Amino acid sequence: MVQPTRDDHFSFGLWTVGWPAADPFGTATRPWLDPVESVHRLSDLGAWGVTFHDDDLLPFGSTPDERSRILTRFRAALDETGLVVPMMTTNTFTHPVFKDGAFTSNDRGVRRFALRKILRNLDLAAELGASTYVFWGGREGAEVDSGKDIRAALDRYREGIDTLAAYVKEQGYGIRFAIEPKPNEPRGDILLPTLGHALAFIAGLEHGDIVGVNPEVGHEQMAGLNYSAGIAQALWAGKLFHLDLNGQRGIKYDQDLIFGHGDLINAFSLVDLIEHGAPGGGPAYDGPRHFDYKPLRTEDVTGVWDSAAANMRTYLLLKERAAAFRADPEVQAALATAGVAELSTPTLNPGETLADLAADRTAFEDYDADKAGERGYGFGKLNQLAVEHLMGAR
Ligand code: GLT
Ligand code: MN
Ligand code: MN
Ligand code: MN
Repeated sequence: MVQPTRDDHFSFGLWTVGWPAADPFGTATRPWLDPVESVHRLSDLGAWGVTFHDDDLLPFGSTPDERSRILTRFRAALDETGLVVPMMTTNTFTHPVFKDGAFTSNDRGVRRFALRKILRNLDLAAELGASTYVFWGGREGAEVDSGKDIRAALDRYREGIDTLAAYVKEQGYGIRFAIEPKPNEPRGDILLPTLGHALAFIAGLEHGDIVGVNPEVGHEQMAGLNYSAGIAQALWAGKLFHLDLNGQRGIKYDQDLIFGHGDLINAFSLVDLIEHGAPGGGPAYDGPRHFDYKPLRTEDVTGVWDSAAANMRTYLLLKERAAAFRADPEVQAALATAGVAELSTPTLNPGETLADLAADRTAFEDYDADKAGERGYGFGKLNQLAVEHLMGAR
């Protein structure tokens, strides 16, 4: 039951297991990992897909010959294992050219270079059959308020995304874009810092129909937000195109811990939501279960693969617990006491006008607000049932 299979649709970034663990205070603690080896190891562990930035596979500045040699080897590994490439993205943050951003650099030449780098990789994404293309704008931001015209930056961000989305449509690539929010790090403040900012930005795009979000657990939690509640809003908006699963412990630097190794109760409600939909009904999520974590810097190579397996195992265990939670008659009773399903009933009757409501004395004049105020919703009991299922106590 807790053995992952291809049907679970687990995917990993090459940059996750492949992170050599250099940080701002210390050099790498692990050797470079061959992407071909990652494909084989992930496949052996039961993963379904692998994702990557252009530069994770094809080092920045590779010649056309080098690119084709690397790609031939990589495709052979995909063919041998059956692993798919469901998502690709661009590195627009490592090279010094991007230090002030890509789409939103104050330097117009940098912005034009960034568009070309992304365009080239979009062609590769289409060739490899990726259906989602992620935009994580880690360098799109600032530290100095007067150094960045935020309104102009948002204009350029919109110009960039719309230009590329129009290209994808023209080419008939069938790729959808997913914007990944993050509040800060590496920039002091990043544009589109949360899922909500991203949804508002997408609503103003010309080609927003093919643009959604790729929220990451830790990034929302770095902003003090509730990840599973945010995911519910993205689902509600029809914009949950992809997600990045990991763990984070509170408002601090981006930890990229193993999934569940942070706020485990929120991870439980997340898995329950994306597997089963809302308790009152509503869509579940059928896209990749993508892990964007980093093996701890203290791990050796064995620890890298143990941690990759741990992400999938934790997800499957939570899925098992969530199914038991939903099936428990005591949980069903607690949900009824809490009135969870009642929220799906519209507040007005079918065809009822505001004048009808104003004439309805039972809604106001004769309504016993004090009595209604005495109601207990039993949310604490409901949460305790969730915690007990999570602990395997029920
Ligand atoms: C980078 C970032 C991640 C993003 C990746 C996609 S790159 O590692 O920290 O959260 O998902 O660009
Ligand atoms: Mn991420
Ligand atoms: Mn992160
Ligand atoms: Mn990261």
